[in-house]
Amino acid sequence: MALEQNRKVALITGVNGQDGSYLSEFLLNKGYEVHGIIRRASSFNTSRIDHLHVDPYAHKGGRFHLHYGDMTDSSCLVKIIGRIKPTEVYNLAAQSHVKVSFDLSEYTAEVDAVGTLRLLDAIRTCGLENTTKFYQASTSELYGKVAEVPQNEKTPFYPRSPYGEAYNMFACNGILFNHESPRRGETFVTRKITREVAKIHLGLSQCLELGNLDSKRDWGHAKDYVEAMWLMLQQESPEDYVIASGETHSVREFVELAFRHVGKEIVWEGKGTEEVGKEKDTGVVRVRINSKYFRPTEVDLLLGDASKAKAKFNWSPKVTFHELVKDMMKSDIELMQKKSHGVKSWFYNLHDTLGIYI
Ligand code: NDP
Ligand code: GDR
Repeated sequence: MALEQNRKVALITGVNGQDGSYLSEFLLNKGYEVHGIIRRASSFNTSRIDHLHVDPYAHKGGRFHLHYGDMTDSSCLVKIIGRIKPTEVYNLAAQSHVKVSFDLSEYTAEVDAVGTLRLLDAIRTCGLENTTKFYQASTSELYGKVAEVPQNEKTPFYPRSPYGEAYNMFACNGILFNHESPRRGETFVTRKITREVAKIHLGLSQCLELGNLDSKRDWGHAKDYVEAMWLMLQQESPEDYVIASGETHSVREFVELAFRHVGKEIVWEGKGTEEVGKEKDTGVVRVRINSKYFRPTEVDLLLGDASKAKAKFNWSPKVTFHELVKDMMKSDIELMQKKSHGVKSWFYNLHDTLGIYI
């Protein structure tokens, strides 16, 4: 019985995403057995988590296990949960790209909203609703165009889960503001910038194309944020928490800082879609605006107030905005150096030239 009570078994959906990979590392270090759900793909999709297996090539060994599944398939969720009986479930799976959600709205709702419902139902179907703690990756996007700045847990439109109230489940929403890292998906703005600036620095590219430079985000480091996810589930009672850095910066500032990292000063000229960012010393255009990267509706400003998380479990971010940009730049310069020496560079340059980025 005592053994049963001390079980530490986590199930992570979205395990091969940015946050899933950092959270897996964090929980393995805490002694958990970690199970992750991945989707079958036509090419390798586990590069962020391969190192967590004792035998990375065979994907086995140790306390880390992967299961094929999908948030659109209830029966697989029931089977996996019934088999592993997790003590904590972290739901990180999502179609997480905001621009893509406008194009694939029905699919996004199916995975992000109904998928969450399926997972909660699977926990109940397996009779684990009173023992398994549930973490939901919620988002600062929910605040939308609010007038209140900074946004905290009391800011209107934050979600309320009927599962927490009706079934007495330990279910928390982590209302996380943007968090980035060298493992961030390549189509999010920060990673798009650091990859491209690294390539410009190495002479592999000339210019970076972006959309709205003036939107402001509260950016933190993913490594810090996954610790907050775990801390939420270790509290006496389930509550929702804002996790944020408490600073806001524009996309423009991010660009300037990334270029500064490689010794280039950017000056801006022109207006609207005609605006360009030029290298101060040479006048060479390094940033252009392309209207295809603008969204049908934009969240102009996000700034979070994480004082509740600080007060309740002493969480605050360790990595500053400058350190975040530096970490991402350093990593992408190394990555691009490796790629430019390998056969893959041809493919990557073609991929970028074709404008597959969003
Ligand atoms: P990523 O986009 O890096 O990861 C998303 C994960 O979800 C991937 O593992 C992806 O798998 C998986 N996934 C997508 N669709 C499905 C599906 N139908 N079934 C199973 N798995 C699926 O996101 P992050 O790691 O950055 O974010 C984690 C969560 O936190 C997401 O829910 C995101 O919306 C949310 N969030 C993120 C913020 C951020 O700034 N990073 C801020 C606030 C919230 P695959 O590789 O196969 O596509
Ligand atoms: P966001 O992140 O929409 O905040 O969603 P993203 O990095 O995509 O955009 C941030 C801001 O940058 C502007 N932008 C561009 N964005 C992209 N992707 N590409 C561009 O070329 C570009 N140019 C300017 C955007 O308009 C936007 O204002 C992220 C995701 O992780 C969500 O899942 C999560 O819910 C929120 O953060 C909180």
